[in-house]
Amino acid sequence: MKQRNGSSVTRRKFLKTAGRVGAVAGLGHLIPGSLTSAFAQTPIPGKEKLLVRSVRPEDLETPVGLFNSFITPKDLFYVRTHLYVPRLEASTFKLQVEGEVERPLTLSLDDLKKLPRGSVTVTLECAGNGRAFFDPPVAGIQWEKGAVGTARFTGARLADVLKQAGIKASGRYVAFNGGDKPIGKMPDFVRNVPFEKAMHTDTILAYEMNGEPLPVFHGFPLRVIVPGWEGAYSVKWLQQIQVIPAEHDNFFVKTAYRYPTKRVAPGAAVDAKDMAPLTGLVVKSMITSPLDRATFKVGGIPVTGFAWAGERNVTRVDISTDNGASWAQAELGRDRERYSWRQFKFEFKAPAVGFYSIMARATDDQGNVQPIEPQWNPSGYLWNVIDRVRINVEAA
Ligand SMILES: Nc1nc2c(c(=O)[nH]1)N[C@H]1C(S)=C(S)[C@@H](COP(=O)(O)O)O[C@H]1N2
Ligand SMILES: [Mo]
Repeated sequence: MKQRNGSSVTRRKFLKTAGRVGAVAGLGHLIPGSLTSAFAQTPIPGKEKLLVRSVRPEDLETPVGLFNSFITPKDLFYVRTHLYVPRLEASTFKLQVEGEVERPLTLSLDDLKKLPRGSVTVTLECAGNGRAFFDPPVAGIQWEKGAVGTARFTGARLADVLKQAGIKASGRYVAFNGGDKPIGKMPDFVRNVPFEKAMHTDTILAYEMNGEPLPVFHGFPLRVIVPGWEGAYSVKWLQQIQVIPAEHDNFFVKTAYRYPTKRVAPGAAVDAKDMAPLTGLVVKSMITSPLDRATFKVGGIPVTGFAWAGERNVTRVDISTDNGASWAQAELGRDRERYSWRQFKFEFKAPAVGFYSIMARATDDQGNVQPIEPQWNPSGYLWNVIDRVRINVEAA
């Protein structure tokens, strides 16, 4: 067998590939997304284990079974890009700060690194994570469970930079413009936050992720981190900060990332006046083990996963193994940071052979609980239905 570059495919490699295809043929409906990963090559070196939702612009999702640490390693961290990824140089990089300020600034990366360092450990989640589960289906990247991850971001505080520029009384919002390039007629990627969120000490201009310079696909050399809010606020390849008197009129502010202000029927069209910008994430859990449709022997089955709630804290996770008839509290992991998920653990003592649903339901510190029914919305945002995997238990 000759490949186009002339090298021959070894028998071992061929069998491995064939095995994977065979496994997919048998399991494709059980591990959604596995087809794409088996046949499409990663567009990002190092991210070979991720599911490819779009080759270009690059959208990659983490397979749930690979989440097993509090901090998500960079090679497993999901990627969401709307436009072409810019390759920026650290040495020539400039950040412009302008608009309703006393002193417009042009800052180099070194200028930013001279400011006091701040770090935040943040669970970043795409607003569209879980979109694939809505019925009727909605257009957009068909994320399943893995457009989420937790990283420690380090950088300068946005408030320090804004204070240096001096905000005029007319400044109400702070807009972020990334250096990525629009494709065809697509609009530029601009987002804004209300002044109060911009001035919060935990909102940072990050140049490091998990102790290393930001990887290119996560915004090298600079991104803003807006902790606890849906991922799109955390603008990558940040080049311009604009203090503005009212919401920006960019498409990604005025049209996208909006959610109905009242509950709507599945499939209904919603008037623009009945939509408001998304802000924080909602309480949610994800079972990372067992995998859906796994098989076990009668006995103890460890159940693990993560739960998060944006700006709020997860206070408990309950597990049901009897179709929701009864619930028992899972043990929460010790690792916990203000805006991060918490790991949960539970031992399911499978009493007999059979087929079981294992469900996880998180509660946050304001008493918000994951719902049983999804709240359908036109863009498929904020999916947070009680998570579920189903397993087979066989005789020991
Ligand atoms: N400049 C720019 N920033 C961006 C985006 C983008 O397309 N361009 N995508 C946003 C969205 S929708 C999400 S969910 C997060 C994803 O961050 P990650 O790719 O580092 O996981 O980045 C946000 N920041
Ligand atoms: Mo997103």
